[in-house]
Amino acid sequence: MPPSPQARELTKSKPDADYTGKERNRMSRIFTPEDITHFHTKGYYIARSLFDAEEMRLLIEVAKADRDFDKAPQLHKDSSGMASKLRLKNFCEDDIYSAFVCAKRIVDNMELLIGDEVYHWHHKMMLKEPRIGGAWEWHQDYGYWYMNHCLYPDIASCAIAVDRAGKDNGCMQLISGSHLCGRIHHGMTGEQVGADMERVEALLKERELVYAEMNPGDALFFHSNTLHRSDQNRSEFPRWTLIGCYNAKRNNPYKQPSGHPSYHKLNKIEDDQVKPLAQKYWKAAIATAKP
Ligand SMILES: O=C(O)CCC(=O)C(=O)O
Repeated sequence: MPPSPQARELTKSKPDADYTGKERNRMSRIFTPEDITHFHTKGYYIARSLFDAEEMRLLIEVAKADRDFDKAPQLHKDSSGMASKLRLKNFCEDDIYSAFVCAKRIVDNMELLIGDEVYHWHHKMMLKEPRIGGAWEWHQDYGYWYMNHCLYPDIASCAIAVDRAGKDNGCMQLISGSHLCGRIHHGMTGEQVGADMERVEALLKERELVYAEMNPGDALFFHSNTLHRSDQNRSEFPRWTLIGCYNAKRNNPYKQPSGHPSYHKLNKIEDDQVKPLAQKYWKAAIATAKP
């Protein structure tokens, strides 16, 4: 997303920040200019194998053993009453989910895409259970986040495929280039807030519909104005996803309470620390797991 004039000023005044070229060489998995152009023209970019198989094994095993997730999931119901289970956190915690969403290989790249320092807006672990996992209606995330007093759509998300995401188990679908439309009107669709379907249908006639099919460890970066949805999970396979969302420092909500955090420094996790941290949390989780 092109930085606002205000952001360009901020960027100029902070030459050593991580989103400048100077720091790029230190990143372990830096996006290429082509990757960044893909994001800006299509509103998304899929980074394949951003996390390795061992990192993903640790994450999925901890998630499955997570009693808190079992005890108190939030339910995101679709119009037929089928639901995705979620646990959404506005702040990072001392846990495996935060270690992943704060990894430099996500956050440094987010800063390149957004063109500013970013901070943690929220993250959520989501499960679409086999056969009963619910759908998500067409929406833009900024359709919601506009209501959280952010003046600009300078927010983006990274959805990590924790296990395989395919058409069969309700992977994410996106309308390529739809972020270029700006914010579309949203209203209630069943229990969900959804985008104006007349516009969505018009866009679908001229833009590509993309199924974000991913293997564990792949990560989908998408703009907050990119229209997206997903189908119910009618398959035999669960679909776990960890989604981190990041706001530009320059886009701090203009008033509080906004329902979301104001700017605060994101403590990035070095890429080579993700696995040792995941192992630490895995040991703790498995020791207290259900029999
Ligand atoms: O992962 C999905 O199926 C949809 C999630 C989504 O649309 C969202 O978190 O905004």
